[in-house]
Amino acid sequence: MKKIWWKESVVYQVYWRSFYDSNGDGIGDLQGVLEKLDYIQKLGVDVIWLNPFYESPDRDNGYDISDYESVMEKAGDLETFKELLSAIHDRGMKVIMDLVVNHTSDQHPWFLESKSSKDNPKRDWYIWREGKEDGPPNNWRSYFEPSSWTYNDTTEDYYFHSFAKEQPDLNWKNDELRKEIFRMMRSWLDLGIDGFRMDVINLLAKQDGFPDAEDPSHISYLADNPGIHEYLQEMNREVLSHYDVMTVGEIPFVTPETGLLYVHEDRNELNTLFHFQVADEMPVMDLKRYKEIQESWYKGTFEKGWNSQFLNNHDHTRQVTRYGNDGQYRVESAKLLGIMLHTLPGMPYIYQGEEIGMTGVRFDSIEDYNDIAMKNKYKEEVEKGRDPEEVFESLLLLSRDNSRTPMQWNETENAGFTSGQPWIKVNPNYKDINVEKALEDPSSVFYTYQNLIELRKEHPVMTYGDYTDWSRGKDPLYLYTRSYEGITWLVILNHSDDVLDVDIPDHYAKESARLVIGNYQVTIDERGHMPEKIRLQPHEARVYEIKENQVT
Ligand code: ISL
Ligand code: CA
Repeated sequence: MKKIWWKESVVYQVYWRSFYDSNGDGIGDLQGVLEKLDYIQKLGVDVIWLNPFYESPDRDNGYDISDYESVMEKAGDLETFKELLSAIHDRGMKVIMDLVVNHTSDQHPWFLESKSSKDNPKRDWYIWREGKEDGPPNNWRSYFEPSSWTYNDTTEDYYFHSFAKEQPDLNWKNDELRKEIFRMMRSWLDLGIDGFRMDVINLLAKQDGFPDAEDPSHISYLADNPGIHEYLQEMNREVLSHYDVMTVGEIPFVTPETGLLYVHEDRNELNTLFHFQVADEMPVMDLKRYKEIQESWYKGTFEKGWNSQFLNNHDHTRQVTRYGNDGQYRVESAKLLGIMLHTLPGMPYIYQGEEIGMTGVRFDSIEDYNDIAMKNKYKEEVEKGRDPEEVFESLLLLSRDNSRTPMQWNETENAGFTSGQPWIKVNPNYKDINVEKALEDPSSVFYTYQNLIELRKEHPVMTYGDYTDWSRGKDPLYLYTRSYEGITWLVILNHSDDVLDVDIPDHYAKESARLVIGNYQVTIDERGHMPEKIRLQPHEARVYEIKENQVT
């Protein structure tokens, strides 16, 4: 297996509009990220992923771009970005940008031209089809709308959008379009950025002929269509292969088999990926299934590709709320999830605030929410005649705004995020959960994350170790090993609110061992040997190191 810098990296995702507001307009900004770099550096991460800050009408919080080569005013300006980029590099960290090239904003000049007439030179940069029987060309829905087609009066036909109607899909069949995207990518790479996170990059190719779907509610027809790998191999040939950069594809709907095709090191497409088998299959933790998914992705991608480990991001509810315990055992649970993600195979991603155990939120009404996905779904369901209160309740757990509330810096007003009116309400629990408190408390979640990141730098077993699950069928116990060059790490997790007695696998019991990290005060027997049985407290996590040359 090839060793390379990005495989050994931990990535910190900065959703800048919720990170820190430097100028009091209520919205986070790039200058705010610059002012908080000491904090990010203290955590010890290697790479910072910045969500999109290109010019945008902001219908989907920057994922609807109207100019790929300028910075949206809310975020700041190109000079500030360049200052941030060099400050990040000066601190020995790298930065990856968000590449959103499946679609643009409907306000992008390219689209305004394309929709203006059927013979406009940019007409074919987007996807247009005649309607059928006074309706859209087919029965597909989109991520954010009941139909993935919107009628355009001027040309009396429909344009295609995988997301909101304000996000028309680009036509990657068009050679000129692809050339323009590659040129744009090079202009950002020539500034010195260290790579891209690629938004829904497996949606670029569309199904030929746009046939009706058997069941339009399963929108996987948007992804993995013939031609996608040729586009990515061309992108690699024309752009990526000329730079020492890292790429991570956001690739919904894939399995390990189809996912590997995007990240196999011999295919010259992308380096790593985010899959969504966990997020799409389990609204809350299903540990049995989680273990199966981890095993299949390890077997499917570890040798020849590379996977990511995450349980939340700007689209997915904060993990301690969704997959852990954000009440009585919030701190222990947040630490357990961190220890798990950083000891499983693949690159760990930390979503801002996860490192201090920030939780999901519950606002009183739909007016308190910003997320276009949630608001469109609410409108769609209420228009079907469903009870608004019931619809609202049904959308709360998975609303993307759960993870978009402002970063909680301290217990002053608005959690120290802004001196103005925050663009979205702050989570009311900020007085208890904030950075200032975390840094003052040696037993905070923050220091567990800082420790995990330090350990990765010293222990290649975390990056390159193999993976064996010893706990099939033993939920809520999750017990696995990572082994590399004579070192084995034994990871023992109690995913429950109850005490759990654990039998250590015979292979490791009584071997000399040392506790590497845990989330409760633990003593290990004075002889430094692995006990045969241990009792775990609720949400307790322990990692032991066993030197195999002493394993009999
Ligand atoms: O549906 C998901 C996984 O299967 C979600 O993670 C997510 O909506 C989807 O993966 C697309 O997300 C990305 O593209 C969207 C944007 O709204 C999201 O914020 C972005 O992460 C459209 O650009
Ligand atoms: Ca601001």
